[in-house]
Amino acid sequence: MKWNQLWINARLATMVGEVPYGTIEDAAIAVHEGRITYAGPMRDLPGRMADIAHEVHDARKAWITPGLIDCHTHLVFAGNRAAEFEMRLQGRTYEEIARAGGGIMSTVRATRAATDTGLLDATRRRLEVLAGEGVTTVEIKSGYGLDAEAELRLLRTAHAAGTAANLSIVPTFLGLHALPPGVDRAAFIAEMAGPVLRQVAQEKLATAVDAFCEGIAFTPSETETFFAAANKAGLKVKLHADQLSDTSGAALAARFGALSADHLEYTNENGVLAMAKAGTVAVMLPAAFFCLRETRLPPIDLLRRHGVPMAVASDCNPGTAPMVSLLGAMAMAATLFRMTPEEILKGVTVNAARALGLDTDRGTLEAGKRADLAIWPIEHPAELSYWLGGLRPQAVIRSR
Ligand code: DI6
Ligand code: FE
Repeated sequence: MKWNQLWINARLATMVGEVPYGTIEDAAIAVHEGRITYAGPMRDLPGRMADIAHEVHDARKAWITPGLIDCHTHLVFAGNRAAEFEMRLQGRTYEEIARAGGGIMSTVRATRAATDTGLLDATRRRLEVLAGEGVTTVEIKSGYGLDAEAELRLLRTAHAAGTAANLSIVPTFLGLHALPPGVDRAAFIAEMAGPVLRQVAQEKLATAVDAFCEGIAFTPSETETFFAAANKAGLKVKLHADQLSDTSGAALAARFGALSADHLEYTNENGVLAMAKAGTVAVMLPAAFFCLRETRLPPIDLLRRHGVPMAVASDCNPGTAPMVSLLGAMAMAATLFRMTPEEILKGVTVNAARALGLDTDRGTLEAGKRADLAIWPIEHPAELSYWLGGLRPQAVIRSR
């Protein structure tokens, strides 16, 4: 069998093994029919180049990483919140604006009012911007519909945008994001945890659910009701946990075997221990931290000490992270959270894959993994979280 494509004279950041970044110098990597078939030293290639691959490319010492994975976004929305941004600059807080009927609800109104094509185009454009940064897998949450039809429409739009942009997307049903005004709390939760969830599972519109467990959103016990229903329907869970206050969200997520608990600024040590035990990934979202001028740092040292895998994501959303850039989030994770460039690159590859339950399929450069690769014009992988804008991959290979 001859491989489709082979790159030689490459430097691989495989993201597996003990050496930093899983580095292999003087390396080659081959792909065949959408899968990596070889990732290792050139000297161990099983034959002469012309005999083993149809197409041979000289990488000229460029670095090759796994395609980047943005494991937490809210990309399907219409409109923007620049007016709220100005209010926040004048001293109003995110919570005040939300309680006054702005915030998430203002995006819900704009999103419900958008046409199908308008919403699809906006989502596809954002996906294409991420793709230009070497991102090959994007998680997309619903959450700006907040009634049965509107939530299902957002998930369908996410699928359609993935197809249109030729990107792998992983949709998440964020049913408990905010309570629409005038809607009965108990009835809303019963509907999201009942018929809407069943439909989502039946049509395979999402693989996981998410909730915003917070003073301005949903209580731990409401979140538990939703999670119990999700687990019963065979869906995984993820949680916006302890972002603005400590609600013991991380521990709650861990109790349900969550794939990830995200934000975590106010998470305490018990929460970290529970995550370690459950194998729940900690998703760091420095853009929201930055935009809200948060001062409380997520417990990075505790997460390290207890061996909780950390991921990094853009959180792209119109309220707290209007940033369509994973590389931007990586730079912020370094400077704001003092994560190391290696931790950050793991956070957007191997650990991001794990946060999506896809770690056996992608996130590292190993034979058998999905052939999603990014080739970078850099001297060292630390540059991926060092440049503040301007860096782009020289080529991206996407499995289809
Ligand atoms: N936490 C966040 O940071 C976003 N959603 C959430 O649950 C913000 C969403 C928004 O303000 O539109
Ligand atoms: Fe979020």
